Amino acid sequence: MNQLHPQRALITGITGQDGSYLAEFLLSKDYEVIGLVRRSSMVSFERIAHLQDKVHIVSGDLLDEASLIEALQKHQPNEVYNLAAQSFVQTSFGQPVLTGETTALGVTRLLDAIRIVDPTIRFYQASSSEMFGKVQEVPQSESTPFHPRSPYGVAKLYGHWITVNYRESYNLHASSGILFNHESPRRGLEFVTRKITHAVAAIHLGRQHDLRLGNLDAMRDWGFAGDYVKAMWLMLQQDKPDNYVVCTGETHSVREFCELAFAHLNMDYKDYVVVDKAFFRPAEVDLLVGDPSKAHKSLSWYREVSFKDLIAMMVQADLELLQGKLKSFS
Ligand code: NAP
Ligand code: G4F
Repeated sequence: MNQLHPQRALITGITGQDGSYLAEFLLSKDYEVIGLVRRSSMVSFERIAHLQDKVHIVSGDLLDEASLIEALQKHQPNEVYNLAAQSFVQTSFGQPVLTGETTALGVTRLLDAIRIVDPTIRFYQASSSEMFGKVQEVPQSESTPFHPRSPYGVAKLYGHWITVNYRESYNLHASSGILFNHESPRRGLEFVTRKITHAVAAIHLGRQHDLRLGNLDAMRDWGFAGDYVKAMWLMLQQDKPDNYVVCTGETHSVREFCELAFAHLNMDYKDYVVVDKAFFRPAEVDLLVGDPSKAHKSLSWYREVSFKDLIAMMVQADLELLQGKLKSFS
């Protein structure tokens, strides 16, 4: 693409963690970036406040297909990244139908809108390692059978297969990125990593006394969100659409995350962490660890931030946030 025909990407979920990093990354590659944002009584542009004069915002909702068709007709993107979802596993147990409407059927609405408006648009679906759930092999790769353990995982599995189905049925360039957990200072406060790093900073400053958590033995393959959005883009630059696992290949427990996060500010997690049954899930995903060889080989994608550096980055950012030194996410 040249100056006269710049690449144009539409991102659903641009106000989320990944949406903000992907928007930054695509802008650095001279894309025109359009962000689909749903209506709410208060705008939640905190993560993209620093990008507001650089991205176009269009109103739309994954629950409403007409709004998706209109957004595509108006902005004519070459690439669509579907990052929008009800993405919190715990909430999916309490709101399984809403989760299915957004995280599962929302994908069909968007794929159908693409099929109707312009089937040459390249499409990225944000699939998840939660689809592996009760894992059938270790490590998990593109060929590992799925066994989701939450309404969220089930909804993501639908989203994955409908992406494959539209690829096979209508020849869409539709890729599914099976991403393992990825975190950052922009992670929502309800997810365990950010809950821990924020609490570490608050306890250090004397503003919080303890940290109540659920299952400390769960194991996750955690990476840095800023690294993972590059893999999304790389998938859409390939000649053919495909499925890719994106992960670090390392696994660590929630307990180990706590240990390192508290140690970063010279504290012992055992003095502050309280196990609380309220944070246990009806069905747990005990162990996730991915095999990144296909992403390495086919996309030349490698993670850059280590587990230790990720924790240090998040604790430091939360400390600065609570001290009022961090004015924006840029
Ligand atoms: P996130 O921070 O929770 O962001 C979710 C985004 O979806 C927000 O922008 C939210 O908008 C939007 N959204 C929710 N419902 C919507 C609807 N009905 N219509 C339009 N937009 C809607 O999630 P994330 O961590 O960035 O993750 C991005 C995607 O990757 C999600 O699909 C998630 O399930 C998937 N994923 C994430 C991980 C991970 O470890 N982060 C791993 C695998 C897959 P509001 O701001 O209005 O709420
Ligand atoms: O941080 P979490 O809530 O992330 P989870 O459930 O792994 O899901 C995240 O990663 C998925 C990819 O695998 C994404 F698709 C999904 O959208 C989301 O981004 O929980 C991680 C682990 C769980 O085993 C949970 O039981 O931490 C355990 N945990 C222990 N105490 C806790 C807590 N989780 C949360 N959120 N809060 C706790 O107090």
